[in-house]
Amino acid sequence: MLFGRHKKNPIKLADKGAVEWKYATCGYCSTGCSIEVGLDKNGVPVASRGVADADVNRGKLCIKGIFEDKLFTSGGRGDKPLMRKHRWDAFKETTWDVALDHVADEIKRIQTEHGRDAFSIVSTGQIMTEEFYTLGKLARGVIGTNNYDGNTTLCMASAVSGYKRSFGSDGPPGCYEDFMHTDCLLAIGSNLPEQHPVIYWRMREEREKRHFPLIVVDPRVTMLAQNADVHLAVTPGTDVVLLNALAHVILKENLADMEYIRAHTTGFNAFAAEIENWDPCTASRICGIDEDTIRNVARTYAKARAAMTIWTMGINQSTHGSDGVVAINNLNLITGNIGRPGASSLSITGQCNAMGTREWSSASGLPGYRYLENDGDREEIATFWGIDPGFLPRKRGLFMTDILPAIETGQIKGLWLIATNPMTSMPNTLRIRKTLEKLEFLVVQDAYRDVETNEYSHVFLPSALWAEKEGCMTNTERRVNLITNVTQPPGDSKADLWVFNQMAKRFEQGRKMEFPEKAEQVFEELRNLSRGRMLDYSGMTYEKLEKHRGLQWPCSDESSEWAGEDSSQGTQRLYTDGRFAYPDGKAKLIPLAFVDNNEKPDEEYPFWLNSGRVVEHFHTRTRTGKVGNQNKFSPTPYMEMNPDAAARLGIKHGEYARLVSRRGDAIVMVQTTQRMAPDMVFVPFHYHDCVNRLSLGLLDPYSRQPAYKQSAVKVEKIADQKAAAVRNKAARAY
Ligand SMILES: Nc1nc2c(c(=O)[nH]1)N[C@H]1C(S)=C(S)[C@@H](COP(=O)(O)OP(=O)(O)OC[C@H]3O[C@@H](n4cnc5c(=O)[nH]c(N)nc54)[C@H](O)[C@@H]3O)O[C@H]1N2
Ligand SMILES: Nc1nc2c(c(=O)[nH]1)N[C@H]1C(S)=C(S)[C@@H](COP(=O)(O)OP(=O)(O)OC[C@H]3O[C@@H](n4cnc5c(=O)[nH]c(N)nc54)[C@H](O)[C@@H]3O)O[C@H]1N2
Ligand code: SF4
Ligand SMILES: [Mo]
Repeated sequence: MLFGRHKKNPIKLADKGAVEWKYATCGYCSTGCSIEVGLDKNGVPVASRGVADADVNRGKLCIKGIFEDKLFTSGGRGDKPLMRKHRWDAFKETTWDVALDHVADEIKRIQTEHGRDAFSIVSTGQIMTEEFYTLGKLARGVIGTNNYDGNTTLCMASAVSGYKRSFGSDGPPGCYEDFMHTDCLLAIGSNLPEQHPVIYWRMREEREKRHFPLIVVDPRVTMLAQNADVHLAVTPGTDVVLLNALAHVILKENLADMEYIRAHTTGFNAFAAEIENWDPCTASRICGIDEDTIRNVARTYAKARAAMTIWTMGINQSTHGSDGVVAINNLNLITGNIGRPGASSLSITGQCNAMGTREWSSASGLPGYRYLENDGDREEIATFWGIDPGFLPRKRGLFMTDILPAIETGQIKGLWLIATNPMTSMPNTLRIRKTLEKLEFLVVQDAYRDVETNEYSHVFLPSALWAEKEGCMTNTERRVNLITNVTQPPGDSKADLWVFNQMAKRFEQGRKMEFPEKAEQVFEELRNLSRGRMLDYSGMTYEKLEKHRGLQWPCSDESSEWAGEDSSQGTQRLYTDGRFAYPDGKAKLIPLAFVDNNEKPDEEYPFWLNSGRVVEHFHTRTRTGKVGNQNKFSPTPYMEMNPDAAARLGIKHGEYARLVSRRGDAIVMVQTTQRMAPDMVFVPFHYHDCVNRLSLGLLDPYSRQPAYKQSAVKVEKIADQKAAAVRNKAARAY
């Protein structure tokens, strides 16, 4: 007799009438799934599907990718450039020429009156690599402001800083295939099943075959933690202490790979001296994990033939974010777990092209992992662009999180925001509002005119998004993949590349330089600039990228110091020969002291405020809030709360409650769940006027990334539930 699914009818996909499929890479998260968009007989996008022969996703997509074609018809899009004199005036539609002339005039006015750096540019991790490169050329080579950065300071800055400190260069050394070879996986502050569902699926498939141990470090019982062999509910913000203690046990019990340490690292003695302080007993009092569990995890990790660590925002978004990354690298260096199959320090990146901006945008330096601080790099790029090297600054300017305070103090007068929504995504919304009010001139360049930050702009430039244009993006495993142009953008909106090129023409210096019109021509520049470097694109072409469903750099058409004998099909791992990017070829072991500097729960504000994401939404919901099949799962600002803690305050599941911090307050619906410890609440940050009204966002000293996940709140029961519902609805926006 047949039971269960055998009795059911086979799943049938609705025929949406697609007659042609066009190739792209998903434009949400950094997994980098290959996707095809189906067009009907009139050329209208009607469906999305995963690409079966793509190594990354092997036909799979998550809930965001499956509905990605719906973006082309989503509400709230911009279709005409908009202008107004004051931010309180109504917008008037205008032409591109008028809008761009006005922006250029205002940039020139502000720079003449207040100096070049008084005009600031902040971009994103969500446009094409060719656009990033062009924006960098415009910002550094034409406009010449040093206060140019990206929202990646909210996201990947700690990983970048930690990689540079340990290995001498940015660049995640591992790949997804490492899951096939690893014998132990440590996942710290990453909720893979929700945030990178397809990477999770790849990992899980391997784990079902070989059941290697999975150790999850997260103060919350996430879906990943539910699947783990060991879950370490670490005290927020103390991962460095836990990692130091793991190193302590490994050194004390002679489990370290001394041969690797001697051959490939420097700084061992100072490192070992600091580690001496972090015995499991001392550490457990700070990080909240008992001694025996620390010892057990250290032994499991060190004894595995190949062990790897992945991490995301639980590490990066902390006052010890950069140190946390260095601590992970230390652990992998002392156990010889870098550059071998299954052995890696793999930062899971965030936005679809967070890597592209790190590589090519010049936001933190110069293109292709070059540095402003290096005379040779400045000279080389200036010559390539045809400008005077003296025009380039000798060190990087402010990070995004320092640019906004510099507006408060009057140092910065004008701001151009490209594909980022700080009104919702930055900590302390009430302060951000006051900051934006102070700007003499704000330009918002976004695909959606209803993006909250537009409330404060003087000019709005409507952009094409995702496959309404073409170009490349780089994913977590250094894979560069292609997006072909599937359809036209709505109304008068234009690709960001076009906007940057038009802006360049409005400056004398820009008219003298080359600003190629087509993405593929820009890609040729990248190839030239990358040849022979670690970040080598020279073996890639658009045609090859589509054929291979993406290629991992270094990918060279000739062998070089970094590209092996034949890297024409890409390279899976970095540092396979134990040679790192520091001039002496060695990685650094760095001692990490711990300073406890977070805002912590106390009598008045007794709960930790944790924040993050859910699978169906992306960031500030400009996109996913408008796709019915995604928004329906969580249309309302809410928080996860422990049921006993809620009961003590007389709050029931499904009721509204008020969250209060030292910065502000927010009304959220309460979802009681044992995923949460009794002294913590978790609020997804997708909603405007919600968790970031409360968050503090202290900054990491190296990366300047905000500690979004550690601050203190109190929870108040609300008597008038009807009024609360109205306020909660107002925060929905859509
Ligand atoms: N569906 C969806 N996917 C996304 C995104 C999205 O918005 N929606 N955004 C993309 C982007 S840009 C990013 S950066 C990634 C983020 O991906 P993740 O970092 O995986 O997601 P988060 O939910 O921000 O945070 C992960 C976990 O960190 C934990 N955490 C909090 N404090 C600490 C701590 O002190 N120590 C440790 N060890 N853990 C802690 C939280 O409890 C949470 O479960 O996701 C990407 N993918
Ligand atoms: N409390 C809390 N806050 C957080 C976080 C957290 O975990 N907790 N996470 C932080 C992290 S990791 C990140 S990455 C940030 C994200 O913060 P933001 O970058 O501010 O948020 P997004 O909603 O991704 O904003 C991107 C904007 O770009 C637009 N856009 C999309 N594609 C294009 C395009 O091709 N061209 C143009 N011009 N516009 C486009 C979208 O419509 C959207 O308005 O939030 C941070 N904020
Ligand atoms: S896992 Fe990430 S890249 Fe893949 S379909 Fe989902 S959002 Fe897109
Ligand atoms: Mo991010």
